[in-house]
Amino acid sequence: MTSASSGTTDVVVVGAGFSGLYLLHRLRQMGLHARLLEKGSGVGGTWYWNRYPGARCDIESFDYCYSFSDELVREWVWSERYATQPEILRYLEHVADRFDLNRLITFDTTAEAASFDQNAGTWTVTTDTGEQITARYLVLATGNLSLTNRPDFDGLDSFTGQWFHTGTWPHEPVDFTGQSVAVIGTGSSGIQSIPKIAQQAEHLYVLQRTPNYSMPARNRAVTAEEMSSIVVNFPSRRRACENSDAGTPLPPATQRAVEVTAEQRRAKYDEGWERGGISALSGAFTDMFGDEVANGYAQDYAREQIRSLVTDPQIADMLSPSHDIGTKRTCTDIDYYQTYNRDNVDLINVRANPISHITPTGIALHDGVIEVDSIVFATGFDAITGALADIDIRGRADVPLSAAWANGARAYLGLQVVGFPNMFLITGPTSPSVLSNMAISIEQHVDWVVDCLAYMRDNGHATIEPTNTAQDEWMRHVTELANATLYPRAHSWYVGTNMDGRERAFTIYIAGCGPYREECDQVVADGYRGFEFDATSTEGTSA
Ligand code: NA7
Repeated sequence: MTSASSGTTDVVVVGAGFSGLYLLHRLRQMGLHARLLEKGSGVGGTWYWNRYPGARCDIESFDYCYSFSDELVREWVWSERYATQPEILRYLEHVADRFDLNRLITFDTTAEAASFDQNAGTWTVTTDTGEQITARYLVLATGNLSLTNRPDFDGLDSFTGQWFHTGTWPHEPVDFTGQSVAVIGTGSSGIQSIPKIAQQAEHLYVLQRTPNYSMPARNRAVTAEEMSSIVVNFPSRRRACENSDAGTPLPPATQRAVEVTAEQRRAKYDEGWERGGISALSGAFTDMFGDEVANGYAQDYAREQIRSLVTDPQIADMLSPSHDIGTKRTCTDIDYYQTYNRDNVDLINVRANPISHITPTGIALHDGVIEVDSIVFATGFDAITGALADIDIRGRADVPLSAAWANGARAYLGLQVVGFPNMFLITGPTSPSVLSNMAISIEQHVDWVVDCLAYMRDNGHATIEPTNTAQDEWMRHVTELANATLYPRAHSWYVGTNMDGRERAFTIYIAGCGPYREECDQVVADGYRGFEFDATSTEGTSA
């Protein structure tokens, strides 16, 4: 075993979010040394950075957590149905303390580059602090929504007020009292923060390019009785999540929207709307994502709800989306639509009246200027591949990952990429990733990777890499599944078109967590079908 402080180790992990923390725990249990590099000053990943007002999870708290420790499940008490960012961050900090993980993490350190030495069969990771760490394995636990996207508006440097991005929110409280504030963007971060900012600011301008569907969260406190019952039933609830499509315990829909009567459809939608949550409408029928007529029924229902919640019919129209529901991330909210009934909130359509530039005191639109004290960019992320592309990763023959992915991300099972031996992705492209409960997908991926490393150790394998054939077949399978749905049609971060100049590519495994888990398990049962092992290079680090 090499020493963790010597510049060599067994595994370098990048990112101390949900994935990185569990990885450290499992790797240590297996007897491997690991170093984790984290850009932030603390653990938490997404929940460390996204401190904007109103930030909370859109998966129920008791499902958006780890299951690996019975003690942890028993001792952590969730206070709300949908946990807030501070509560989830406290949970992850607790996990890091409880399992003594912090001392394996180097904070305030960015992995800038990683290159594979073909002869030694090792990765060398270079950090922004000038350190070079060599390891047999590299695991990228960098998250799907980590690298922020901030449109490059002219004049921002001249702005004399304050500006923020929801994805890199300050740690100290931000007080908008008495201020005129502009929020740009109406995705999930905008929809969560707008009601909160409206309550505090003197005036709020919402600059909307595309309206989005949002379901009522129906958030509430979790009672002590409910929490006890959840703990008792946790194992079966978790199995239900693991075998489901989205990683949640909701029973799957059984009927097609196009086969039932209008009254039956309405009853189902009413039931979902009353229950609330991200799948309020999408969980109602089986044909939601495969049939535009079925999707259209749910859209009509959602638009009707918006009209009933927003007093001004013109504003309700502006807030009514027209894309296939769910093909762009559906949001959940607390009083989002009702916020537009406030006197201090103005909705501006920046598709019809685009942002021209930022002035020292406001935002110049094509038609008119709005004077503001603060600007909030709720403009999202370079999603799915952004954080990976941000590291100069070079595999065999010094080929950059950016070159391997020049025509879109390619991976086998979302876990490994041809040409990049011993490099693993956690919830990478072509896995269920952002279309699933990340806590479920993360635990599955971490378990798969760590079990794979154990298998390699037990069998004397030095490197693992997918075959071209396996990766090509997997890509075909993922694409075929997606093309049978409405998903690839939308303009959204799911297909990368939220980034200027990005080719449309849908790289999410659509068949769900359960079928995906079976695929991964079957690959292992078939002797790691589609992967090649190499036993020839054994120098470098030792395990
Ligand atoms: P999203 O969902 O990507 O939303 C970003 C929003 O910002 C969206 O409404 C965009 O409009 C808008 N946007 C982006 N660029 C511009 C410009 N240049 N001008 C005006 N408006 C713009 O990011 P979120 O942070 O809200 O959510 C990301 C995920 O994080 C979320 O789904 C959860 O899973 C957690 P557009 O729709 O592109 O017209």
